[in-house]
Amino acid sequence: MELQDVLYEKNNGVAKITINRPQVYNAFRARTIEELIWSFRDAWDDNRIGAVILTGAGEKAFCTGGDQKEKGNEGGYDYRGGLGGGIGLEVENLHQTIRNIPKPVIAAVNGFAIGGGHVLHVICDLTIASETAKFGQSGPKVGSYDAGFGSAYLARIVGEKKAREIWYLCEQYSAQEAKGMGLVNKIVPPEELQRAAQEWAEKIVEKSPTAIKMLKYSFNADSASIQGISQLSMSSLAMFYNTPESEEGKNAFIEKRPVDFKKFRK
Ligand code: S0N
Repeated sequence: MELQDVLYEKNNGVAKITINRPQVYNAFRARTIEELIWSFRDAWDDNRIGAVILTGAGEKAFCTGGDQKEKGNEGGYDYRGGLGGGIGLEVENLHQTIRNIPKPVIAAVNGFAIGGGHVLHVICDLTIASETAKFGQSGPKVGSYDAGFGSAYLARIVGEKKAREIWYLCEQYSAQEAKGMGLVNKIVPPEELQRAAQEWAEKIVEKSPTAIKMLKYSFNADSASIQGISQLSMSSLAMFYNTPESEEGKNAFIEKRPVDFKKFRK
């Protein structure tokens, strides 16, 4: 596959996948998701690879979720079909791929991990953050939500109360705060982030691949039922995107104006 939105490299048994859309803070469009899935599948199939790093290009952002400027007037994103409940992005397929690849995935969070970008790092096996990283959900501000892994699995990590706070208030949290919640494994200075992720990945590559695979699947098994919740969530999101309420959230972000959801409170 010809990659436009993603950089993909392999080094010492480690595959590194970089979302490369820094002009939109590494927000993803349909093509980005397809390229991410392709890269994860390649790393899955390559027996020389024992761990994967997911990161973002530049210093500003890891990923800020769906590209709001690529959302059409019919509500959804720019691709119609495949897995994903019809929202126009194969996000659900990407989430499954990150969870099911039998190799640990390390998120190297170099800046904003917001919205659907935050969900990506939540789903990864481990997270290493730069001291400057910022974490948070923003769906209710822009008329969107991920009520699958983005909420239910997040709650397993940070606890019910904190997960509800994260989604209901849409605040941003520092790397230190995220580590305190159990959302981040390790914090390093920005210039050391990629090396730190590579070092951890190489430590994993030295281990028994079968033991690591079975451990990952064992950890996954306990939260596997969230897959069904995710299907319901994405399918309902496809319907919600076609409403004036969701459109108001998207349009306010694009037009850089305060959002007005008051008229939908009836
Ligand atoms: C990251 C934020 C907080 C940074 O704010 P700051 O520092 O004030 O910079 P900005 O000027 O806002 O941004 C810099 C430039 O980058 C563009 N940009 C940033 N994020 C996006 C984006 N997501 N889409 C398109 N462009 C983006 C800005 O427009 C700006 O460019 P210029 O200067 O040219 O205008 C701030 O940027 C922010 O809040 N971003 C939006 C984050 C967001 O709302 N993401 C989507 C959130 N959605 C959800 O949470 C839904 C749940 C979900 O997980 C999901 C599930 C399935 C499918 C899709 C999604 C999904 O994520 O949508």
